[in-house]
Amino acid sequence: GAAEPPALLKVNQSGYQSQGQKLAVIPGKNQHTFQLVALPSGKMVFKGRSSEAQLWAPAGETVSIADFSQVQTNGRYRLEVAGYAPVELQIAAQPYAQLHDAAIKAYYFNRASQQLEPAYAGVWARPAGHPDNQIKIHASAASASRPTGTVVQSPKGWYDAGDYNKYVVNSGITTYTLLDAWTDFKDFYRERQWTIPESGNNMPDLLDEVLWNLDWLSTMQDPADGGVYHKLTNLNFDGTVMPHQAVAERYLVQKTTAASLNFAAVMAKASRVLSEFEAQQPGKAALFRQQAIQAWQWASKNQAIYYQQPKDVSTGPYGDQHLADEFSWAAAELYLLTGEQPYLQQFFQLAQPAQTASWASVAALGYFSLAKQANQLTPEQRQLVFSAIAKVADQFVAQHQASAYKVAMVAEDFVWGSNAVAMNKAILLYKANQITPKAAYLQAMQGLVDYVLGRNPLDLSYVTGFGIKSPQHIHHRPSEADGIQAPVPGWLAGGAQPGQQDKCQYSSKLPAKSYADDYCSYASNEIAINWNAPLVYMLAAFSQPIPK
Ligand code: 9MR
Repeated sequence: GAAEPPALLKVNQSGYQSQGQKLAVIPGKNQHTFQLVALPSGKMVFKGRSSEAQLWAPAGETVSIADFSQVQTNGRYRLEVAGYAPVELQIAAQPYAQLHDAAIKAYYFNRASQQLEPAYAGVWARPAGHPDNQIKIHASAASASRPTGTVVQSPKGWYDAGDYNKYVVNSGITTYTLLDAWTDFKDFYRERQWTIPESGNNMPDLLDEVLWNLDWLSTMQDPADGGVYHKLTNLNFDGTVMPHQAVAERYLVQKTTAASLNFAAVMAKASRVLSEFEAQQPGKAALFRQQAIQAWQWASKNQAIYYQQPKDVSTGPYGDQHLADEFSWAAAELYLLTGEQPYLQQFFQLAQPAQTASWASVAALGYFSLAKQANQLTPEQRQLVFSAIAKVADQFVAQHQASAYKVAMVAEDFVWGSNAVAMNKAILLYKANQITPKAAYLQAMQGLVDYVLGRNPLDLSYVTGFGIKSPQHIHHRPSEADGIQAPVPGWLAGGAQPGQQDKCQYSSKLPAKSYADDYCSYASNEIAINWNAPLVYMLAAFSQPIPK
């Protein structure tokens, strides 16, 4: 048979922070001597020996680790190991700042109801799609005040993913995570701009972008009773066309408890954030506050209205029948919004464990918000919140340390959107480090960021447009239909997972290798707003001093 191509040295293709941990993975069963050579001088600056080789089960790969954390001088380098192709890398004070801007700019590219002008979108400029000003109430959502077929307006917002629909629960966690990035990194975002139409107005670009979606979310509540529709959608997914060519009729589908609680939590958080911007956004904090409370009240009266996909609808379900975490998250946010004790009591009564956040599992988000406002808790409550976060963070540290790759990803983490699992785990570690700074938290966090940016079994920087090798054929209708060769930049591909539900051609079934850079692969190569958000958060976290 043909000779195996030589294995590649695996590095973070976007680079390493001057002060941080710097690891490369050397595939193979042997320990190796490695050296780091400064460029362009060619001067050797560091020589070391890799760790003992170990198996990383999710990839079925035996590897050793080259640790060059001691090198802290910014610049370009070449990593050399005898028998392997050398690889170039950079060490910089802010290696991820440009990448950050692209990852948040991706949301602008997915805006509904707006033309993308060349001044902001470059070669990816396109006509506006989906005005969403004539949306029909679907039979599943009919009420006395809004019977089936009632026409309502629900413009703006971001397309969810590679498809053009807008789903409340997924939009909610996305919006929360971006608002949380604002809360945690205000100094960074007060300065940072990335050329969107609103740049240079009197709001931070981050909040302008988030407002594009909040204005849409706000329309997803039935003003008559406070219930929130689960999604705004076509009946079926569109073909591979540009947004303005996707003109199928759209509907508001079924009010659900999950959507109402998610909406309540996000609107409560948004109201708190916007109360600092009353002059720029008059009345918005008050509106969102009132909407949050009404959504909570609807959910309290309708505690188990689960999403049930109507027979004539086949788009993403985002169905969830376990809502104690949604209740606890919303309770935490409503307490922080109103200061009313019963909400906080409910949060603690529900006693949901903090876990890696996802659209379906949101308990951690309530802990994050409460930990940030620890002054509004009693010492005992504070302890409960802090230890719930630390407990999970410590598990991630153990996973990091035990893994041959020095990446806190275990087999169960390779689900649909595994790269976002990595980023949401990293956020939890960051939160733990905010509470009690520990080098081990930062190392595990860096390991996860390294993983999505190239230190992985596929040698792939999973963000479009960045790194030595990055996805070219994401499952993203505009990227496929626009006639531009390069995909829209800044999107994090969903990532490896062994489900292969799309039935595309994959070259491996191993959890960390089951990925296909093919438009057909919606199960491994789609992009989604809820996957980019924790990436944005982490890249912002790494673009400024981290508590030590
Ligand atoms: O992220 C979602 C994942 O957790 C589910 O397993 C999967 C199948 O239901 O759906 C994913 O979300 C998709 C949504 O349903 C429709 N828009 C694209 C989303 C990303 O693939």
